[in-house]
Amino acid sequence: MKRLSTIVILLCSALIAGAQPDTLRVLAVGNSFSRDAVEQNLHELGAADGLVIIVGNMYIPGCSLERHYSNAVDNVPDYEYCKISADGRRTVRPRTELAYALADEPWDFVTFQQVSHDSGRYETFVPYLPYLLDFARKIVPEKTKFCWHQTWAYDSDIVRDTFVIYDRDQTKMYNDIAEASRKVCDRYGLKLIPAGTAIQNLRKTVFGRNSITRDGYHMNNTLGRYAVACTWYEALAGRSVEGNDYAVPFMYDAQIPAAQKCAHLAVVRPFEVTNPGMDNPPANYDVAKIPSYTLPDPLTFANGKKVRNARQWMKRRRSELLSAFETEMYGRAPGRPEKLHFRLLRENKDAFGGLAVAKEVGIYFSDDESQYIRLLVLTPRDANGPVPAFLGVNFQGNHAITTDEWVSMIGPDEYSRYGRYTEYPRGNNARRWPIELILSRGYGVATFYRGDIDPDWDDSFTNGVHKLFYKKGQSYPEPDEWGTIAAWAWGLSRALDYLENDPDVDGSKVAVIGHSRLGKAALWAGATDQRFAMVVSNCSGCGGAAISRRAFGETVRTINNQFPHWFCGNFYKYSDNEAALPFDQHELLALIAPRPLCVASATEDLWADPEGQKIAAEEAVKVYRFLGYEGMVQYHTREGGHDIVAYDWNYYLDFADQKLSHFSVTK
Ligand code: GTR
Repeated sequence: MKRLSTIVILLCSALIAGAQPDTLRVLAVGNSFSRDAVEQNLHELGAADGLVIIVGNMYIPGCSLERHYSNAVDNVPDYEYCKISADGRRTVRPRTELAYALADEPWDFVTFQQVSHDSGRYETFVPYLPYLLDFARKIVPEKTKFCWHQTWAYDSDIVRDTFVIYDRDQTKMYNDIAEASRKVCDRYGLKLIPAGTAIQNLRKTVFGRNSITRDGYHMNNTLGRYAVACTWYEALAGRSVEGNDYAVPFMYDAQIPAAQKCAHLAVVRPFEVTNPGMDNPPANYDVAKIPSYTLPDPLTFANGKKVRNARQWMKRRRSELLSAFETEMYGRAPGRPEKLHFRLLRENKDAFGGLAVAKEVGIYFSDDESQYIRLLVLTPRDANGPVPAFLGVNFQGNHAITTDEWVSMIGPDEYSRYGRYTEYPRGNNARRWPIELILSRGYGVATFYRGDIDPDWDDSFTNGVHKLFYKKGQSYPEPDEWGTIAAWAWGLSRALDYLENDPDVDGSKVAVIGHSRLGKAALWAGATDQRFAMVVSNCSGCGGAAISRRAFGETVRTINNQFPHWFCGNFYKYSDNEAALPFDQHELLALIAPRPLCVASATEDLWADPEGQKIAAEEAVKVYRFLGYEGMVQYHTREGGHDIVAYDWNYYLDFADQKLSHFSVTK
């Protein structure tokens, strides 16, 4: 009997424990860095693990310990107090005092931190931190444990004065932060949340290599914020975060275990960087190891029926294929914005030593002119009328494509709209843009910087054009909506919208051109916008002209790992799963038909799979032929590496001489 009642009691207490999950109460006294850490994901990580986490964040932008201290002394109601309650609801209470938040809940943990640029300088913590600890101790219950939020180092290429403290060196900044956090925890008996170490670990992986911040110092809304929350979770809940199955919206699945592992390793080894060994799998360059594959037939409908004639291709099959590429790979982009408008910003009728008429044109997408393309348009000065032209995005800024002093430099005022910008010297990329050659052959050149449309790192689409087109309440593209490559392509179409109105350019004879990632964008622009009269793909490789199923050199897995922002969310499911793709890249090339198309490789550019690009071009030719066109696809291979040089341009110019006139698109 005694035994039975013991079992009953045990059962009852188990039931009660089951009905009332553990609750953890965490208050951060911080700034935007604590906002990155706790205002999303932390509660959800707990929920996925049977733990209720009540979160508070006392937020003032850029707030230092010194300011927290004076706020405490004077009881200043300067904080925005964000609270996530037990049921996950988020409320924001403006004009709040520190004392209010400290008394608001029986907090298990209260965390402090220093403003990011001083977070590696222990000498700036005192005397403010000890005062704040005394102040808080008088308000919070005895059980409350005080913690130190170790913030993270900046991206190495940010332009910010305070970075000078660390000689603009990320490693130095991290080491100083780690050391200062060790000291402060030892001295004041604080519990450490090693977010800075977790981020540094993540930067050693392929997922973090290409930046995990949205502006060089704040975490991006996906991987960065998630990794920091994982660190908080493991440090405070005392449970391993590895294997937690909270599915962060819009995050690439493969990033989740990486963030968890980096957070876990940071909690285990909080003051040193641990390389979690999560690099891309080694690339295959062995022809014998190319998987056996069957290429989908562009001339067969998805339902298995054959395309019978050119009309069926142009009217039905082409759009079927285009929409598959759109929803599964590049993402749907908006059309031409209603409020699109242009402004001639500068003009020089005697530029480039008398060779060119040069213009800089602003292309604006709405009444808000803060986001715009600065299009550089160069046309031969001695032209008798509108000329055919090459249009392409550039990597480093318009000023980098030429040494000509007239072209505007990207200045510090503009850095803020890119979030982050690496300064490139004037003419740095001129090798790739043989302007004089192009002009002397009777063609114009138009180009803009990639960051004008979307800066090229995974900032969770906070910089760039995406946000201009969100529906109400939307904060991230849906899985079938445009990534960065589709955005660049969209920008190329907007530039064409302008060129159609430029008196010096024949808008019906514009060839869209791009190298590498910008070659991917040129191909997608050519596929989606049939006004482009010719398309040039130079070493565009994976996600461009190379056959995905060959998995030779760069693969879908490696490109998604390193550049999760390039394609749409649906494309993630084809990592290591190329056979499931409803298309392959020869069909992207076929979407250009029957317009002239150039595809080029370089012998040493194995990463971009020269053979795969050649096969794609050959396969696309079959569609051209089906439509009754011969000789419209040109393929060349250059000796050498991943680049575009005058040698390549000569091929494109020769082909344009022969073919571009063929495909005049009438206005
Ligand atoms: C590489 C990327 C390629 C290619 C290249 C580039 O890192 O893996 O897909 O686009 O960058 O744009 O130069």
